[in-house]
Amino acid sequence: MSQDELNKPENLSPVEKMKTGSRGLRANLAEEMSNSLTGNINETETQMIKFHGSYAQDDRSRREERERKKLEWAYSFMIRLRIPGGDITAKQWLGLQKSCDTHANGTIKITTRQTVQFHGVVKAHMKPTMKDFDALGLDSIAACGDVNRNVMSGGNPLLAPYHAEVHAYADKISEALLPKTGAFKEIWLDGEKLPQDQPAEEDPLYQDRYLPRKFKIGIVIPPHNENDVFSQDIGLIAIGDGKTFEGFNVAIGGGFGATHGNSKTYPRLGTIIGFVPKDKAIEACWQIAAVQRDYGNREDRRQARLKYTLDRLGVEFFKGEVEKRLGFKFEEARPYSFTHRGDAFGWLQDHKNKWHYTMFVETGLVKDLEDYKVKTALKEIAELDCCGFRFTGNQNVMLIDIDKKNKTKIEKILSKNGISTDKQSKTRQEAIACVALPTCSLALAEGQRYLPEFVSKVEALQDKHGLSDKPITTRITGCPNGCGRPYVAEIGLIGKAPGKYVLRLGGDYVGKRMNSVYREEADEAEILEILDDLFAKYASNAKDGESFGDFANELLFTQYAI
Ligand code: SRM
Ligand code: SF4
Repeated sequence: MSQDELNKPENLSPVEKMKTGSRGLRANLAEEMSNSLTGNINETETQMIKFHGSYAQDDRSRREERERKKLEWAYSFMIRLRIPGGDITAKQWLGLQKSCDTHANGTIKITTRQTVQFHGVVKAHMKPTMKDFDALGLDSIAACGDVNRNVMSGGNPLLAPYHAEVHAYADKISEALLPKTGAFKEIWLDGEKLPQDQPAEEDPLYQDRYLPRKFKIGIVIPPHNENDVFSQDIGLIAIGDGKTFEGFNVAIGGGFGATHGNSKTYPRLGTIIGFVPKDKAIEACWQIAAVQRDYGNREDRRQARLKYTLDRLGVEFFKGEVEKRLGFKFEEARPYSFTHRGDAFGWLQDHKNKWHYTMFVETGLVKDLEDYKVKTALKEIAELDCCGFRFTGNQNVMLIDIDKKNKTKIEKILSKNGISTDKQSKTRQEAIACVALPTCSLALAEGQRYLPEFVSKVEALQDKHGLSDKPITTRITGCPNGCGRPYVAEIGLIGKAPGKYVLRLGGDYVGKRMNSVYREEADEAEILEILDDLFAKYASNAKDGESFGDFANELLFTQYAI
């Protein structure tokens, strides 16, 4: 369909009409939230609340029981914070944990985009939770919805002397692309009400229609690709000469959401369109989002992400339109290379002699297991108030900027609570799963609840074939939307039905090549049988230093290709 035929007012999707009719994302959210007759909210407000960082959900495992008792489903809300670059203070962590214990299910969830979520917040607790965030200097504005989401940035301070300078861009970009509406303060923080006869606040980027779909920006510093830069709508690859930061290579149009059986939907890796000097980078992000705002598909939400706009109009056309608005051209992309994606677990010392500790948090769930007490350890460490907290895109947490004199105190707490990086295999440390059941309404199979058990079985196979020391990127999601970025895993499982997954193999180790479908549907036994056979071949035939993903790709998808 040509651009002229697209987005005629009569063909716009219902969500488009909800956005433009919402008076700056207000709709009837305040009224709906104060209706104590139901734990749920109406359809329009269900869409609007996303822009405020929250999803209306229900506990799917309790649906039958609730229906039997003639009760409405067990509705509650998930709230996702906006934490650009994943950084908060120890005091903020303590406040968040307290708020999660009081208003939510007590388990903070570190997400794949360097932020945290609360689950199970019932309606009456929504405002008090948002007020807690505000008192801590935090918010959930634009953590979800058709806007720029939490901006990611590589967390490892050892990557370059200019790490801090690059990392600060996450915050700057997030601020520059934040919606201008006062609805958040008005609804959640008892802020002044916009009089009914007044129009919503002007918003040069989002106007009254916002973006056609969610929009994501992530920064990485080579040689580390920890945020999967090619999965982002805008992926920024920091370029410097080793000492000085110069700017970013810009990749656009990454995105992973897809629907089983709908070939018009697909995961796509971002395309590098050039280099932008650092002083023009924020403006470039703003204009890329603005061009997507004007050209994106607003009729079919399954075709609305930037990746489809690019494939429909062509990368060169899109880039030209951005350059026209910027008034300058992107420079030729600069050389860079990636060597890894996983977090650097354990202790690191940076060039300023500060210490940093990366803690493994399986599937990002901050809870206490009998011999591995993440929740208690993080609370006790935060009480010392001698480090910052930085969430990683691999669902782990770094304790950052620690002086030598405090390192021993932290070590004692880690050891007392059983936290050690020697307890997990490299494959477990690098594994990711999405939330999926029971809260995600789109889940077709298990995600985070299944990953620990599945990884144990993969580890057993690795042991059997003498591959225990090899990290193999393993990612599971409960559906093809790809929240755990499984399309760039060496072993990717994508939920199709309870206990059944699409098995994808052959992604590379650094996230530059997507994996391919090896089985359209397989249960655990079939998947393990396939891996057993492949591990045997890998153990005896792999070239020196060859990753499992490269080996599997060559064997299964390339060797016999014509
Ligand atoms: Fe996601 C929808 C959880 C990262 C692609 N994602 C959802 C929802 C909100 C389900 C829904 O729409 O009702 C999930 C909430 C589950 C729950 O109960 O909490 C959900 N996504 C997550 C998180 C929490 C997974 C995790 O375990 O960490 C991640 C939160 C990130 C954040 O802090 O902002 C999360 N989601 C991602 C990523 C990875 C990334 O961004 O790096 C992707 C793939 C990249 C991309 O965007 O293409 C991703 N989520 C999706 C999609 C597919 C979008 C599409 O283009 O089709 C959906 C469905 C949708 O938007 O319609 C989705
Ligand atoms: Fe839910 Fe699917 Fe995302 Fe998993 S990948 S959290 S099942 S939307």
